[in-house]
Amino acid sequence: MKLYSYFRSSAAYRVRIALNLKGLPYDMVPIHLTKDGGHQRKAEFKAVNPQMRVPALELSSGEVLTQSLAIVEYLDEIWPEPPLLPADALDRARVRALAQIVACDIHPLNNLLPLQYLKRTLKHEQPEIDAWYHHWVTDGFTAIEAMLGAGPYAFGSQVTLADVCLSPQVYNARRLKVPLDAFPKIAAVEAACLKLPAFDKARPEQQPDAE
Ligand SMILES: N[C@@H](CCC(=O)N[C@@H](CS)C(=O)NCC(=O)O)C(=O)O
Repeated sequence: MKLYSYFRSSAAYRVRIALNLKGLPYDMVPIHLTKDGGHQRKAEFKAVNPQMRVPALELSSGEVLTQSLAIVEYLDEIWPEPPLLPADALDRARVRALAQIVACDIHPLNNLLPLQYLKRTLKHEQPEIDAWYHHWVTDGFTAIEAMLGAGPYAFGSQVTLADVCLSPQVYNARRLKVPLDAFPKIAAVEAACLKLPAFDKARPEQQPDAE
């Protein structure tokens, strides 16, 4: 398999974690999202993913999958061990709810494209953009903090899709200097995850395209 990735992309980070948890080998194709106006906008990559975003996963059959949650759930269905979603339907809904706070409510507002739009098109100043970023992370993390149980992971003693989404978002929040003191459970979940080689190996700093 071939993973089109960017070291700092938290959506690509989710897929790297899932591939590592499943023990699936893959080749990395780095797509630089900011150099020369963004390599994701080049015709070669647009042919891979018409949405011009990472991640994209090319399977050994040549099929290309996009959207990190769709990719992670596909991997989980085809390679069920270790499972990233619980067997019980109610538990699955709870895990997906945590994952979707990150993937649907925080990340789309704070991703590179909306931040660039705020700056370049709407002409907001950097402090306003930082305030926007901090606001939406804090909003989502406040809900997640209240929903987390005893740990060590986001949904109990097994790593799930919720951890796959949460850890990369915490990395991003730290990078953008969002105060995290109000979120001790989230910090503990992140610390537990980063002790696992699958998460550690997926960290942005460990990627071949890291800067
Ligand atoms: N919902 C998508 C989000 C993918 C996404 O927006 N990726 C960002 C990087 S995290 C990207 O490629 N942005 C392209 C750009 O900034 O032009 C997913 O989960 O895969």
